[in-house]
Amino acid sequence: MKYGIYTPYWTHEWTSDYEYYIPKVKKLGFDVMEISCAALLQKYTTDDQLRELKKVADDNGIILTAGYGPTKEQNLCSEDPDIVKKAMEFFQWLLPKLQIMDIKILGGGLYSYWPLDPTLKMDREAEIDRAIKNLRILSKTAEDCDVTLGMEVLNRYEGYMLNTCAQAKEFIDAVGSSHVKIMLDTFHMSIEEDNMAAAIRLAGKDLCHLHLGEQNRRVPGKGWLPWVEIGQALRDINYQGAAVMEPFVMKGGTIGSEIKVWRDLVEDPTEEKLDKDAKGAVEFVRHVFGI
Ligand SMILES: [Mn+2]
Repeated sequence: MKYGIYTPYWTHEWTSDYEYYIPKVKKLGFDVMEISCAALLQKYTTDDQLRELKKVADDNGIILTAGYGPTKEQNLCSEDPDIVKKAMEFFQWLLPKLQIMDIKILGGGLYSYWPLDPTLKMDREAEIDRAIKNLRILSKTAEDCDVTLGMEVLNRYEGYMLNTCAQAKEFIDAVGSSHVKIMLDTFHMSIEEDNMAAAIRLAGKDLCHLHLGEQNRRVPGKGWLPWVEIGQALRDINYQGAAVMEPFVMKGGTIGSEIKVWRDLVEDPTEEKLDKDAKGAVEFVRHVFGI
C-alpha cells in the first residue's frame, strides 16, 4: 500500500505551489501527494507546467493523485442539459491533463457537485439515474486516459447521493466500468457507517482510493477512529491502492469556509507543527496497518 497526503492540509486555499510540497511530502515519509484539480484551472494551466510538475514528482520518487469537488456548473447529474454538457466538457478536458502527470486516480464527489447547497432542489433518484447515464459516457474517456474515477462516499452534510459504501457499490455496479470505482474516506465513514471495517470489506476489490482522517479531520492517531480494525479490513481485501491523509486543521480562507473548520484543531498550527504531526501520522498508520 502507498501512503499519501493532500496538500491543502498546509494551506487556506485549494491551489498551492506543488514544487514546494513534493520534496517536503517525500521527506516526511509519504509515497503519494494528492493535488487539487482546482490548481489546473488557476496556476498549472499549461501542459508544459504539468510535464514539469510530473518531472519534479519523478525526481523525488512521489506518485501524484488528484482530488476534486465539481462546482454547481460542473454537475454531471444536473437536470439542466447545458450544465451536464459543461460538466462533460470539463471532465473530458481534465482527464488528458491528469494523464500528462501519470495520475491514475481522480477522487471526489464527481457524480454531483460540492460543497452541498441544501437549499437547492434534491431529487436523488432522478439524479442517480442521470449520474449513472453520464458516467457511462465519461468512463470511455477515463478508460482511454487510464484515470480511474473514485466515487467518494460523503457524509450527509456534504452530499445526499452516496452516503454509504453499500450505496456506492450499487452505483458503480450500475455504471459498469473498470474505471469508475468506490472511494472511501474514514472521516465520512465515521458519521454514516455502522461498522467501518465491514464497509471496507464490502467495497473489496472495488475500492480504488482511500482518504484517512480522524472523526474531526485531524491526522490519524489524534482521535478515536478504530485504526486497528481499519488496517485489518484493508489487509483482508488485499488493498493495493493509496491511503491518502486528508487532514483539515486550520480555520480561515476558502478551505476553512468550505470544509467548515471554525477553529484551529491544533494549537499554534505553524508549518513546523503541521509537518511534525504529518510525519508522526504516517509513521502511525504504517505501523498500525502493517502493509
Ligand atoms: Mn475525502
